[in-house]
Formats: sequence, C-alpha cells, structure tokens
Amino acid sequence: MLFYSSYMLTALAALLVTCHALQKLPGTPRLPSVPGLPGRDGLKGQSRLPGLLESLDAQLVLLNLKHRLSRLEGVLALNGKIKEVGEKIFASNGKEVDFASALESCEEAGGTLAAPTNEEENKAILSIVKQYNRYAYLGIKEGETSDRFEYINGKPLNYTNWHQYEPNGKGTEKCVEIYTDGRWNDKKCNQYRLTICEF
Ligand code: MMA
Ligand code: CA
Repeated sequence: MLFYSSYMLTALAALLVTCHALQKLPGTPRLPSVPGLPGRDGLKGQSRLPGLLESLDAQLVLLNLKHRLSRLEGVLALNGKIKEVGEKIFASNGKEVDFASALESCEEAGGTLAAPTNEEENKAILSIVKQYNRYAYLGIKEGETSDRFEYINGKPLNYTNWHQYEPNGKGTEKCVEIYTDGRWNDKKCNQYRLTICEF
C-alpha cells in the first residue's frame, strides 16, 4: 500500500494541479486540448490524439486511480475493515452462517471464502477471528471422493495448520474451521461460523 515515493507523489501532484488548472475538471484529470487536434474522446472520422500523448494521458489517469485506490485501502485498513497480505485482501461482514451461506456471501461480493496459503495469510485471517472472537470457516473442503482436504477451487493444499489430532472426522467433517489460536479443525458444514472472505 505504501507504494508511492514522496518524489512520485510530488510529481503526481504537480501534474494533477497543472491538468486541473488547465482544464478545470474535477476528478479524473485530462490532458489539455492541443490546438488543431481533437480531444481524447476523438471526433468521428478525424485524426485522434497522437499515440504518445494518448499513452501519457492514459498513464496519468492510471496513476491517479492507483493513488486514489491506495488512499481508500489506507482508510479501510486504518478502520480495521480489511487486512492486506501480498495481493490478497481479507475482510469479514461480521456474520455467522453455515459454510454454504458464507461462501455464497463471499462470491456475491466478488470474492471467495478466505483460505490461507501460508503463515502470513493465516495470521491475517486469525487477526479477524480475534477481532470478532469467533471461529470462522475456511475456503477448504474435503473432496467428495478423494477424502483429502483441498481448496474449494479443487487445488491441493500447499499449507496446513491443523490442531493437534486434527483432522479426525474420517469423512464426517467435510469443512474446516479456524480456532481463535489460528489452528484448524475439520468440522461439520452446518455450524454457524464467522464469514471471512478474500478478494
Ligand atoms: C468436537 C468437534 C470435532 C473436533 C473435536 C476436538 C467432539 O468433537 O469440534 O471436529 O475434532 O471436538 O475435540
Ligand atoms: Ca475435527
């Protein structure tokens, strides 16, 4: 999240201020119009903004969007609404529901159920579990026939954090919950557990 150097931010600010002053457009900055050339939106049947300017314009728009997104992520992280680890964002709606409903909520929101693929991700999920002091279902299930636990996309687990003597359900506990100490337990899928999604 803390991706931009102060130099980049200064350069960005200078560009934004310039564009803003030139165009008096709030929000997404635009390149000033070039005399004798159509604007970025172009005019049907006429020549378009030359490629170099067009690409600079696109880069500026992208930089501005990234900056705005990074600020929003800062706000959400500050308020404890999201945990970011690498490319993943973890978040909870605070609701306790069965496995199928939890997965459904996550997918409806454009994500999936949180499934840790390493210790760092497990810790991020654990911090949400501790925040609500509730066990949560993970995006991990025992295969229909394989009797092996796997990610819900069917891929094999590359990291586990089973509690001592778990998994012990021998096919009767097809879902996985994470305890408030971060360890995992295979568990029936019809319990009410905290929903934690990853995006
Ligand atoms: C419960 C249930 C199991 C778990 C054991 C651990 C009694 O069953 O949560 O999934 O393995 O507790 O003692
Ligand atoms: Ca168990």
